[in-house]
Amino acid sequence: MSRKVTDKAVDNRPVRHSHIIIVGSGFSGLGMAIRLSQQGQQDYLVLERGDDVGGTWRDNTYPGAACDVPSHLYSYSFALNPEWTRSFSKQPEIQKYIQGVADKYGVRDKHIFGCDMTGAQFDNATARWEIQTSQGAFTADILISAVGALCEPNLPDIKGINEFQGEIFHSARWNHDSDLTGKRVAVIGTGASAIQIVPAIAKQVAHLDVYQRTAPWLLPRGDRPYLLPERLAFKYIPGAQALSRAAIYAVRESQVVGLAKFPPAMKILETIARAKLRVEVRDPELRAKVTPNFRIGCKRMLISNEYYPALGRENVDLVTDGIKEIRGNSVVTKDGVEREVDAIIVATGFHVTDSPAYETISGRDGRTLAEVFEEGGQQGYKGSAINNFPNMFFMLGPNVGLGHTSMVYMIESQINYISDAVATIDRLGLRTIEVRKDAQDKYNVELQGKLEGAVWSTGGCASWYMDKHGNNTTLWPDFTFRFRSLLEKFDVSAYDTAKTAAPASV
Ligand code: N01
Repeated sequence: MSRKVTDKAVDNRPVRHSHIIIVGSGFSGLGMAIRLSQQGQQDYLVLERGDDVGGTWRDNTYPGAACDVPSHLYSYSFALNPEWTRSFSKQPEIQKYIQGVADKYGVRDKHIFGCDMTGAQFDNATARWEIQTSQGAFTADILISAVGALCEPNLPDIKGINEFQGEIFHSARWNHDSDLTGKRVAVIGTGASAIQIVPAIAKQVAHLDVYQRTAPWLLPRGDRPYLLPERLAFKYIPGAQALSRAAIYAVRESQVVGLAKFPPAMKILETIARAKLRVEVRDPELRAKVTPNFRIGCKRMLISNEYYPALGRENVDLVTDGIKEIRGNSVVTKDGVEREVDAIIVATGFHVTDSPAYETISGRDGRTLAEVFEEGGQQGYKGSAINNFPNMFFMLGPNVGLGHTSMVYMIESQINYISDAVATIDRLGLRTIEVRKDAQDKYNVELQGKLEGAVWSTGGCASWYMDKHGNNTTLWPDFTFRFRSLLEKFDVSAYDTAKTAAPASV
């Protein structure tokens, strides 16, 4: 059971109260802050543990970091950027864009940076959230979690990993003081991050061992610089950029047919991926190793034109035997082979369905999010509210994730819903509001029904999309425009509400 924190002040600092507190300032928290300001709501704060806005785009600074979704779509609809220099932007350009948006909309002064939320409890007596942070205690009438799903690095539980004597760091915590030039390096993992890191460092290192547990499917990356006339057109011809955005959206959205509705249609993409394999991997032994054994789309589809050629380099080995242990200066595989290395890059993803943060947030009955998820599975309502957690909204909550198109589109859908919720709470003078269990259950029965036949469930792979109960609690299983229309207006009828602090239905 959760601890009940009753401190009224931490470190002798007074408890600060804000009507609304947003936690996290990546694409979702920042977008939410901008919308609140735009609708005239000034009584809010954004608590951000980092030293800047940007979230995952601030943290993931590894060599080669870039977006898998074209920039014209991977940006806010209210802040289109005609200046994108290429079709698929790299991390520095995306981070600069996010910083520019924060400045343009003047919301930085609402932020407290370097402020790490360490716990939050709903207090029934006051109908407020009590929040502990590295910068003291806060209270809020409404808490909005915008911490993202890809923020807590997942470090593999490999025997001896803590005893490694060389340099070791996670892809999302890149050590820029480390110079890999001329070194023997191991990369563990072959997911979206690793396949960008491997070609970016392969030429620089003396030797690179890439440890693959599951071969991913790779598709071509249609990346290119935008020509000056194109950029001028995006800037000066009304509608040009919106048209480009709409075209990207339509092409990406067509993948939903195969992913969620009729998985055999994924064979079209599989044929393209197999042709790419034949052309780019000439060595039959290597090709056999990198050929996936599940239907394309079951795990996230990756895009790269550089990964396979990097694996074919003289100084790069793909190791598929499975890691048995890590010793002082080597990695030992299950076949007994020991490979000496100077540095290990851990590109093993994030705690998505088991975030440590879930243990620090406790709701109406004192149970933490982790405990509620343990008992009933990771379920929410429209990805934005969870029963037992009154006056709290979630950006990128359960089943909001995507593998095929822009998360910013989903984020903006949630901004519509949650900002309307806030306006409704204020207009009706509500003190508590909590999504009803029956509404949440009904929503999830429909959701899991849609997921039953989808490629993520039937494609024959293991992925972090699934929780330990075997449910896909991560992905949205339909067209994204359906999510948009579902969240267009806040549906207060799905919630228990009260105008006094003591819980009572009105
Ligand atoms: O992490 P992952 P990621 N021993 O979880 C392997 C987003 N993203 O950081 O497949 C050995 O995808 C694991 O193997 P397996 C995007 O949403 C976006 O690469 O589980 N290996 C896998 O190969 C993405 O989905 C962009 O068998 C172990 C890898 O590590 C998400 O971030 C760019 C292991 C982890 O892959 C995460 O991507 C980059 C172990 N114990 C990332 N544990 C864009 O462009 C795990 N692995 C938008």
